[in-house]
Amino acid sequence: MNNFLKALSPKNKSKNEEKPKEMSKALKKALILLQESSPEQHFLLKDLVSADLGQSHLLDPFEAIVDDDDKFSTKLKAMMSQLEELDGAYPGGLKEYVHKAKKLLANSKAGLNPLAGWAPSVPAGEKFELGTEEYKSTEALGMETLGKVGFVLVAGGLGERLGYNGTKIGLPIETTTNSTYLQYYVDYIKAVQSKYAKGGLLPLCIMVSNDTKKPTIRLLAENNNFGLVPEQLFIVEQGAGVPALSDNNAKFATDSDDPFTLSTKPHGHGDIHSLLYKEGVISKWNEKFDLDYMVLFQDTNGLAFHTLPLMLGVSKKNGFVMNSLAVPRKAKQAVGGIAKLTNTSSGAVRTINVEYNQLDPLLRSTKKFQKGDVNDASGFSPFPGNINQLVFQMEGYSKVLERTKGIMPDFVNPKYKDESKTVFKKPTRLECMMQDFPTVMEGGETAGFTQIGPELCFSPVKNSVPDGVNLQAKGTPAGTAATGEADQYAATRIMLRSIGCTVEDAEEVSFNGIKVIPGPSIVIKAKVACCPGELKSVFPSPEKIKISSRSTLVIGGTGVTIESLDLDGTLVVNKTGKKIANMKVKNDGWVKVPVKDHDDEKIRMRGFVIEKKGGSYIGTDDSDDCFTDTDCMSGCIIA
Ligand code: UGB
Repeated sequence: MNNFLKALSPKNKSKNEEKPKEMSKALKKALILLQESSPEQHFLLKDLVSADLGQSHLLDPFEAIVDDDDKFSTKLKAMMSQLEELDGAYPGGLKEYVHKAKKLLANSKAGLNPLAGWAPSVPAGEKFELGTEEYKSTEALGMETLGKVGFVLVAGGLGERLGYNGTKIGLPIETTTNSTYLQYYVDYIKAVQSKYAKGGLLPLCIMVSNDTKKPTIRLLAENNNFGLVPEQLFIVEQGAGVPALSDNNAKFATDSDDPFTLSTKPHGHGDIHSLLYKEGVISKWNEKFDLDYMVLFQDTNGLAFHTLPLMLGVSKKNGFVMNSLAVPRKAKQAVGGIAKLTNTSSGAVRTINVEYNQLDPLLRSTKKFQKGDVNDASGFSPFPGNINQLVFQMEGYSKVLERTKGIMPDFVNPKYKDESKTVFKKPTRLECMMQDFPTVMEGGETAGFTQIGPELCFSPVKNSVPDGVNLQAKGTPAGTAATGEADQYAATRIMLRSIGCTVEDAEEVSFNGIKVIPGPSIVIKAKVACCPGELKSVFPSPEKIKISSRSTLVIGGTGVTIESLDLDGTLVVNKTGKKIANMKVKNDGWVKVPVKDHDDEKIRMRGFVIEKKGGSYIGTDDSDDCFTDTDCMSGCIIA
């Protein structure tokens, strides 16, 4: 028996395989070649081309090169390596992927409701307003455990909607200090570590994808890991994604420019849980670090951490294994709503994000919520908006992970071209989401939410300028670089006002059509104050603080206290331990000048540059130099 026939003998046949009806010349040749060079790839291909998995079309383009031995084997090798990688990356391999895809695509075609059998009700959680006693006491409770938190950044997304070619975490969070998102996140971790971790280290895990791996590693290397030591830095990789699917039979799509290469798509941020398990991150964290909680956060939400202690306080008070940060949501607003779902047959209960397009029909199907998703007396939907910042209690999370390997349910969302739902507008794929974790939790493992206004906790940068302009026209947050930056300053102004400082607001302006309140621009580094509860120690007499609408204030020196300040212009205080009292500052300040076009993509996408016309500077970054920039001292009066 020759090798090829041996390969097809019953002993070597995989369970579900049926012999292809008519084996093409290319397929025969491929199987024989692989039998010699890589038995694993041989069996993988045999499985894939079986009637069960239905991927024999992948060999069609090889027909044209079947007589060119060199080209044939080079192309085959490349395609099989890709298939092998995809097979290894998906839990259960490509066989499982195709089986799941066929089932989910059939359900989608039949219009089945994925939430059938689940009854919705209002979820358990806590709603807060900044400055209230409830906020302060819950935040104080959370601060007790702030030194025992592990950080997980999901940064595998491409940023297609943003239209930016580099890594999103390398973008400036604001252009007053030009700190990048990654720098900002790491600075926060280091600040919390030095203030609360009692000499211990707090770990950061970054999830990257094939698209973001290289630039992320480069960004870290170029900046010496922003001061993190290697023991506390973990990188997990989503890898090549999953095959794109071109029809309801889950046929793998190939690249439009290269029929020998499979087209792949990201599998979604839900991969984070299985990677934390598979790569042993959580077991290492449990072994090497003293952690009570872990926070998962998105790549470009610069307000991510203001409310972290508040969330920790809520998790602690309620014993939540999972706690989702949520914002008030208007009924029917296009944001996933957090709901409590009870299974009508098993009685199982989940507090989970329900996508907005599913929430209203689900509610209408019940007696209790016949009117669907409507605002309650508060003027908002009782189902708060999920913003995908999740706090997990380590012990509970680890148990669920051990039990489930962190595998999230997949979903599919094909956009059909025709009414019979047989043709897709473009290839689709299976995806999973990190907020679906409650689907694998069991009774006693509770999930809840912490709600606070978005102005304090949520302003991601996800959209291009034209898309942002359209969104603003509809009254929806633009989610652009300009609004992301403006919201940074706005959140700090809100926090300062909440403790009693007088801070004006500038008039609204427009950068490339995006409307923002540009200032005053206030940046308080995390090492100075990392949450509203720490601001009082920086401004012990807030009634003596006045900041005008055109001002810029940067506080970067550890232990700075500002007793009294009347600021009308720019003041940068980077001197460690500097105490400021009776200071009146008036200078030409830093001005945001609109730009229509610019060579630098990062500037182009926000539509302005900062012109430093004048300013007063106390110390360069944490050094003892005082007033290093004498040119800018004019007009600065120190009483
Ligand atoms: N991400 C990955 O790391 N890997 C991936 O494969 C995909 C994404 P998107 P999405 O902010 O309003 C989420 O694409 O998925 C990272 C919530 O699901 O920006 O459209 C990526 O790098 C939704 O409920 O968001 O929607 C980024 O850091 C709502 O909260 C993060 O995952 C929505 O965000 C989010 O990825 C929102």
